[in-house]
Order: sequence, then structure tokens, then C-alpha cells
Amino acid sequence: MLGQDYLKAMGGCQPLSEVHQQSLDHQGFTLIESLIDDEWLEALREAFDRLVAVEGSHLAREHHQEAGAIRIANLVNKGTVWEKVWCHPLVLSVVHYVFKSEFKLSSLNAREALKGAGHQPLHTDWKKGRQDFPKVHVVNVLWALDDMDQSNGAPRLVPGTHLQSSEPGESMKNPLDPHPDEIQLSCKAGSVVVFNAHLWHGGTINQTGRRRRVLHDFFTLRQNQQQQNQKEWLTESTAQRLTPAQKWLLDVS
Ligand SMILES: O=C(O)CCC(=O)C(=O)O
Repeated sequence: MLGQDYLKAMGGCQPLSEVHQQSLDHQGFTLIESLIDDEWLEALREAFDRLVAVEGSHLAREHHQEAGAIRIANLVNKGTVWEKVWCHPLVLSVVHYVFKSEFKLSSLNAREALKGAGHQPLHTDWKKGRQDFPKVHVVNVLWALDDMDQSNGAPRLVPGTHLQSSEPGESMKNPLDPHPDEIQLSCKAGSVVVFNAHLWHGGTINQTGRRRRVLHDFFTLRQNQQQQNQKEWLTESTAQRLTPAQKWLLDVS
């Protein structure tokens, strides 16, 4: 079977509304509100908190740890509850719209900035430069498990920067500084933001300590290396339940 057939089998080739298309093309991101219903949201929150309790100081050892933020990595292999996240048909359709080409899951991780921490420099998620601009190498999807606004570290984005070839570090004196065109992405728990990950973005400080659990559902072009080598980390129990299309998406066939 071809990649396109696998994607179709997962419902990942749906047409997008004009609003999503316009927003992705011009702003570099789009917000899908109320994608996660209450029951599912509760299950995701519980699973997040359970992993934090169980993994303790080992949290995110598969990826990277960040002072002042909880990170959880390798969620593909940490329960079936995450499967509806990385396999969501509408999200896959939006991701496909941005790539316009075959892609795979790069990683599925989680992050929660803690009180007084979480501010990041503006950055993109592609570290190899934009010599082949405007090719899209990476698309990121943030799943909000809690309401987010400027008081608890909603991410900042600079709309339209996916359409320029420079990186924040080349154009700004200090990418930790505010950018005149940045917006902070307030949204309700259960919302999902899909963005071209060449867009300049970054976490911000959680000033109040109100919870802001977020999932990072990260995709890359088929030919690129994954942030987490899914084949290497695949557990026997995950492997046993995967469909052929899911194996294709993880690139573990
Ligand atoms: O969790 C967020 O608000 C965004 C984090 C981010 O961009 C990153 O960790 O690279």
C-alpha cells in the first residue's frame, strides 16, 4: 500500500474548511476548539498525572528535561489513551494540508511549565536552517489539557513568520525578548492548535502556577529523522496492537 492509502485509511485526507486553510496559509497556525470532549479530557489528564507520579526523576529521559517544566516523553508507548491523539483523523488531515506531502509522527510528548518558569526563546522546531525555503519539514500540534492564557504560560507565536526564511536568532537581538508582532495563544482546555513548526514560537512563563498541561504531537516529513526514533522505542505491547496504517505513521513497519 502507498502512504496516501494508509493516510486515507486513518481518515487523514479530509478536506479542510476555508477558515482553517486561510489561517494555516497566512498566519501559519489554526485553532480547533472543543476537539477533546470532557470524558476524554479527564482520561488524558489522569494519564498525564499518573505518569508524572510513576516516573518521578526519570521523566522525559527519552527526550530532554527542562528546568521549571514537567516533561513526559514517548507517550506512544505509555498507554492506549494517547492513541486517539496521534491518530486523530481531523488533526492528521490538517497536518497533511500543511505538508502537502507524506509525513510521519516524529514524537508525542507532554509539557507543563511550573510556577515562575517556562519562558523560552522564540524558536522554530527545525534546526537545520531554511536553505530549501519554503519547504515544510515539521508540523507541531499542541493539545491543551487545561485552559491557557497569559497568566499561566500560554505559548507565544509570531503570525506569518513561517513565510520568511530567517530564524529568530538571526533577526532578533535576543530571542528571549518580546517580539512586536507576537500573540499569546489563549485557548480553552480541549482545544488543539496545529502550526507549521517553522513559525516562530515559544513557551512563556507560568506566572500564577495554574496548571497548563499540553501535549506536543510532532510530525516530520517522511524522509527526515524522527525526534524520537519510534522503531527503537517501540514496546512489544504497542507493536502488537498497531494496525498497518499506524505502523506506517510511526515508520516502524
Ligand atoms: O509548551 C509550549 O508552550 C511550547 C513549548 C515549545 O515550543 C517547546 O518546548 O519547544
